[in-house]
Amino acid sequence: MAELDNREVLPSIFDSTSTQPPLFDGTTRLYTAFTCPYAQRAWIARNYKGLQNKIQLVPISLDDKPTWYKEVYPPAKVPALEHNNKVTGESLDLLKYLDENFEGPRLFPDDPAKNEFTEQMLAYAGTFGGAVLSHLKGAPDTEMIAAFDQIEDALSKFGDGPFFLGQFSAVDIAFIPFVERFQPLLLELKNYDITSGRPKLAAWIEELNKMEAYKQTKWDINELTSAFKKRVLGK
Ligand SMILES: N[C@@H](CCC(=O)N[C@@H](CS)C(=O)NCC(=O)O)C(=O)O
Repeated sequence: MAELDNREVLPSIFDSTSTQPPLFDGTTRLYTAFTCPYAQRAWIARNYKGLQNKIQLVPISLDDKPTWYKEVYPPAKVPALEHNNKVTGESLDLLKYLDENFEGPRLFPDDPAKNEFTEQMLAYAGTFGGAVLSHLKGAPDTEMIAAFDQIEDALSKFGDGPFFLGQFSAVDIAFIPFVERFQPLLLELKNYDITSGRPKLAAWIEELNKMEAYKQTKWDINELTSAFKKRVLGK
């Protein structure tokens, strides 16, 4: 089981019985939850930039949240990053923050056309998720299908690699945690295969699954889909 041997040893989950790690002691901490797709974005970015030794993970139990977490980050959501005596959240903002404030391979492109496309795709991520979610909750499939078709088109925009911008970037990070969950959920609940007739999407998922930075953040898929069904679909 070579894959398991490479797995980062993850800290225990902090719940309502756990002592708060000392705030603003100079340690950089990523408050996260292993099953949260938004938090997974920041986790992938941390790994890709090689910041495993610089950014400590603090996994929070979402079902039994420590009361002190609200003092750390008042919206009490994950992800949040403690760095330089402040705590900031919002996963897409954190991708930019990590890129601007830490070393490692860049997540945002310099090329103006790619940069503009990045902004468009990051702005689209919420709409994409919303379209799929609505269908999972019972809306007709039209918008969900259009949303995946838009992803397939977007993956054809720059022809120099399997990723949205050719090279791996913040755009891949923004979408993959959601696609990872939607793919099995749509198959199970709607008998819909997102990769059928979408070769670019299929290749994109395959390439991402070869990346250590992402693989390290993958959680048991049954646990993810059960958590999603319970929290989002109320099933
Ligand atoms: N817009 C936020 C959304 C973060 C979010 O909703 N996280 C969820 C978990 S997936 C959360 O912390 N919810 C609060 C709770 O469950 O108590 C982001 O992009 O970071």
